[in-house]
Amino acid sequence: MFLQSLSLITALLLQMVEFTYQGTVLYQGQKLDVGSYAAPLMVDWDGDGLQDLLAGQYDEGRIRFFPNSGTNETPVFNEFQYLMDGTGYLSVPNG
Ligand SMILES: [Ca+2]
Repeated sequence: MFLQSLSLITALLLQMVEFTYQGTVLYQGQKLDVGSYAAPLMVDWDGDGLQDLLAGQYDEGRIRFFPNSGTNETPVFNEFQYLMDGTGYLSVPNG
């Protein structure tokens, strides 16, 4: 799973996927806030056909995965988990 995740992240970065959504993203019905310098990306992370939200965050460089429980046209995010590998949280350099 870890190698698969790294391969997907690398492929996405190479495609220079750009997040262009201009509206408010809700989490449990409230405005989503993952802190400063968020790096959002919509991608079907779990392979169920629905675009999920990955959001990098400045604090500790962790990456949150928000599975979409709505539709691709009207995504709904009610839970998240930090991406992890076999040793702990996946993180990207911050600062
Ligand atoms: Ca999905």
